[in-house]
Amino acid sequence: MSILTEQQVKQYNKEGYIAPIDALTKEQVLATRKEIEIIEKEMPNEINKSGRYNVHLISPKLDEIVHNSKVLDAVEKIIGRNILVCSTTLFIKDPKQCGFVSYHQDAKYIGLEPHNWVSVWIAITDSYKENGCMKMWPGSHLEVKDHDQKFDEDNLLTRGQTVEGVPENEVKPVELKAGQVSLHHPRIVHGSGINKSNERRIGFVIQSYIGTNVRQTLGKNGVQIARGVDNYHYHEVINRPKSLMSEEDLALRKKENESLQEIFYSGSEKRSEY
Ligand SMILES: O=C(O)CCC(=O)C(=O)O
Repeated sequence: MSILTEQQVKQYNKEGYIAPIDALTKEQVLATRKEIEIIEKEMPNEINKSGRYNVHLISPKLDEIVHNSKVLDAVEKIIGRNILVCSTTLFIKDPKQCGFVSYHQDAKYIGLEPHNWVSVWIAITDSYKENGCMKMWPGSHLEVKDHDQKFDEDNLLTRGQTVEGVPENEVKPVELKAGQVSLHHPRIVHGSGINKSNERRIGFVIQSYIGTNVRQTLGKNGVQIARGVDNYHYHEVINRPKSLMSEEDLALRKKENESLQEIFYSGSEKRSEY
């Protein structure tokens, strides 16, 4: 039986997201957190600010999650059988840190068309209101909205992309236990506040799983085949890591991150550090 019920798929179509879904075991979560913290220790700049992309390319534990069959079963219900992995992001908020994520729509700046894709946010620690869990504006995925660029050094987004006038009374927190996941639509307006707790909040988001019919309109993305077959061949297929932080994988990740920066800053006059 699929991990998602028909009711949940209906909810996704109506509201633009689904949560919580149980996906990983305690052991998987702990082993993944340990590996993330090893990478942080060995290479402090690798998971910091602009270094937080595509860590799955150097981490076998994150790679396992990206190719986890339970997660893929859920994704398949949304975008169909032929699934590619197109980049990931680690969103880490340390205790009492000022980092936040302004309200935005992923589809506005990621360049993936058509919108046959879905982002899966995986809780590596518990994620709740006090430590800055994601917040969703249900139903906002029905149209693309205008965004301002509001540079702020505490904003974890590359260009401070911001949708103004979000009705806070309609917004819903997405609270997850470690090992649970949420799925969100490319156009849903979402963001998150600062971590006011004494614990780290670690979220790993596959951003995104795309159908094989999806093109990158702003640049180039390497992809991995997660399930099914790719008859379109729009993207270069890249390797999965076999060991932690190998030279070869570090080089691949560097190349992929450079392409991603081009995509994120395409059309932007001013470059922020993030
Ligand atoms: O982790 C967060 O707080 C925000 C994540 C986000 O914006 C996303 O996954 O698209």
